[in-house]
Amino acid sequence: MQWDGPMKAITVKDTILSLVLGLISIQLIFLHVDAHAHNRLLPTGTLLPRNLLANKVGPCGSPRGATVTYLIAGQQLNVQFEEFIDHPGYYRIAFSPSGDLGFDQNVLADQIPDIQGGTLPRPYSKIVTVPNTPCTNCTIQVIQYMTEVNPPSLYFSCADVVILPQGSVLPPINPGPAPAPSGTPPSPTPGASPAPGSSPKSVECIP
Ligand SMILES: [Cu+2]
Repeated sequence: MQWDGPMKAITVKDTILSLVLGLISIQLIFLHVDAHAHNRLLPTGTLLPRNLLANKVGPCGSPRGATVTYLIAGQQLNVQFEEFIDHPGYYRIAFSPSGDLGFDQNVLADQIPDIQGGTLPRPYSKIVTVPNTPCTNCTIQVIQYMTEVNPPSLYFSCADVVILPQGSVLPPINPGPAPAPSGTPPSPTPGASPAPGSSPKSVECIP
């Protein structure tokens, strides 16, 4: 009788290895969920973002930084952001008069519809009216509401602003260093954090 022990052993080992690798792949697909942001305020837009990526932790994911955008009371402001991981849902733009407090009481635009499908990253822009009251410690916040789950899963982005009285002259350029990627989760591609102007890699996932 032919001895076929080693052949059987290899076959079983290969089968187990394939199963394990398959399970690891499935795990990776689901585990990267929320390990990275899904949208962000455009660093090249009209608002200088506090972070280069949105955060899971509200209201902004990190304390106020040194980078400030100057605005004029009552002006129209085009808030520019982009989604680079597609989720159904909507966006809300809100304002804090001071200290990252009071966003819910100062919503500037709500239920901005998410666009599904198509090319990523997907740019969004929404014109809002800047509040009439000058402030020095105020914030504009964008929330992405991802509605596959109930209550929706959220991503938070903020920009630190100063609102000058009407008739003021804006500084020629917005002072301050480029926003540091503090408090940002790892990007989908290890070691490749998105630079201003570039777009993070698109990855499909669930919220
Ligand atoms: Cu996701």
